[in-house]
Amino acid sequence: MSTPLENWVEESARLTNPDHIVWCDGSEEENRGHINGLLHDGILTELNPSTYPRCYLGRRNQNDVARSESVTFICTRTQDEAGPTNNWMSPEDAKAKVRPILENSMKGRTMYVAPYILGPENSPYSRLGVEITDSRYVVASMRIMSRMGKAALQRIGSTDNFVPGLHALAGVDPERRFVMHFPEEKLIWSVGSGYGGNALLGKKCFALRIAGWMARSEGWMAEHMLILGLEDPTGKVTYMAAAFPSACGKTNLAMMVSVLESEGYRVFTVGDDIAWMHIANDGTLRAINPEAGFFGVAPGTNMQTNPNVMAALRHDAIFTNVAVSPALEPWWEGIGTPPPAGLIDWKGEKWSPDKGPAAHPNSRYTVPARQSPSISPHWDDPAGVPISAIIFGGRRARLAPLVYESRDWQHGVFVGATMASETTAAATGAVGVTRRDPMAMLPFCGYNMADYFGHWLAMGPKIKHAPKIFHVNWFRKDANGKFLWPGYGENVRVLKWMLDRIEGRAAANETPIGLVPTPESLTLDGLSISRGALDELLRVDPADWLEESRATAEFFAKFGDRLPAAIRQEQEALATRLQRSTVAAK
Ligand code: GTP
Ligand code: SPV
Ligand code: MN
Repeated sequence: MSTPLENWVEESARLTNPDHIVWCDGSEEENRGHINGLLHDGILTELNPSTYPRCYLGRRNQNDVARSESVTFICTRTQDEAGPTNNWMSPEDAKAKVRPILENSMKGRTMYVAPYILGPENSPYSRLGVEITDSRYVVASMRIMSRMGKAALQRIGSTDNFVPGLHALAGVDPERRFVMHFPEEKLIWSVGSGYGGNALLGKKCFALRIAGWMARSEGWMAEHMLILGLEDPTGKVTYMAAAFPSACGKTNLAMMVSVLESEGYRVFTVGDDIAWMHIANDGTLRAINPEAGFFGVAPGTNMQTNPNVMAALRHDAIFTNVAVSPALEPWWEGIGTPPPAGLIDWKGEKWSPDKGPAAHPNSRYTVPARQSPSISPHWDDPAGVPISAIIFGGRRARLAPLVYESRDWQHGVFVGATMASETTAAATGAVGVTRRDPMAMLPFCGYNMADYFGHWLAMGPKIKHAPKIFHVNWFRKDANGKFLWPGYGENVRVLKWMLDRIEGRAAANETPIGLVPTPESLTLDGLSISRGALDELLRVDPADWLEESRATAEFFAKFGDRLPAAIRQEQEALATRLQRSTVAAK
């Protein structure tokens, strides 16, 4: 008798017709084989073995350097189930479209079967997946990003308790590129891309889109959130989860070196991109990081902004689309050193300043989480960590204050649902365009977003010790286009204010959008910031917010009757408060 996994592998092989099938055990030795094969095929090159031991550089096709949202589909029986914010295709049409691309796509190639665990190995919250791929770069990356190999295979055994994901490079042709999700049968098909979130199927495809679907029906949450622990001077650690859109600061916040370390405030990293949160028996919301590595944005990363990851990256890491020096060391814009002479850019060409950025703006590193000096002793804890604060945020050059607190869970859900952010290089398309991105999940919600809001609303009352919900904005700019807030390690000042709010120690002013710190309640010692800049950072302009509230109302209208009544009520209540204060201001 063959197992469900064997059957699916066989079925996939019949379709893609590989010359060989290799089952991955995740071992050191096997990985060496993949790396050697990738070096031999010129897909990876080795970096300086004395300064960056076992580090490699991969250059992706120039048409394949970011997530492709326009060809990412949620394939449910009805379009309503996918909702107005997702691309939709019926499962039949999606399969009819992709099957011919998969057919014989692995002819002359090897098919790798990579079983993996999302979450700590023995956690009741963990889930199992298997990725079939013809890319060894994907296998080597999945080995860093998830617990890939033998233990996963053992846990799957003869059960059908795993999420299958079939991935084929299929010539890396943007015209034949699709990332298809079939949440009703918990299946993923991805063709035509070898890049990050399109190809590492355990990440966005499973851990957010498919897991989100599971989470809704099973009563938990799968979110695009970092998880961090903030230690206070007494040694107590308070855990927080934060949802910012792609390339908006999750990795940097999760790994920060606190500027208040001498006062006893320190930050530990549990996760940098995805949080799975369950209601535990003790009435807390417990978060695990389903991932085992960081797939982080390289540009802007340096010894000042993120010394922890800079240390982690000195061995056993894969760099993608960064530039490389003649000494075979990685380089990117904002690394903190001038571009070395003879720099080779991400395309593999000799770089000169007139050629634009040497590293692709979405160039990334892939590195095991355990290599970070900031890693929390609980990051691999099967029980997860109890979350006391949920933080939403995005890039808003104007409008949103540095931080504000929601009044209660329902209002907090509304704050998340009304998030917007300027687009970044993490996805293909225009950069710097403000778009609605509820809970930073616009590209990652595997079902109708109105129902997702409903799920959030329903979760709160079930959590006895529900987290407080905040909103932050590190990206507010002054009239000259300069960031008003220094960001990075200085962000701990905002985390400390949240902690003080949780403990009932810090003051706040009521505004129409929520509770904003009084200037005195922020710990600003050692920071040189003008009173004018601080006032601007904390300013809530009712007229601007009224305009914003019209934009959110328009966005919510897309969902019609499916929008939860509580969201509509919050929307109306906010508009009323704003109208009142605009009148008062006149
Ligand atoms: P994904 O991995 O795409 O989901 O992104 P992320 O949210 O983890 O983003 P990341 O932390 O990698 O930050 C992306 C970019 O924002 C980098 O270029 C950072 O340098 C920049 N950035 C991060 N934190 C801050 C901050 O506090 N202030 C400013 N001004 N920039 C920041
Ligand atoms: C993101 O775009 O939010 C990422 C990178 O974290 S990717 O895995 O490519 O989606
Ligand atoms: Mn992300």
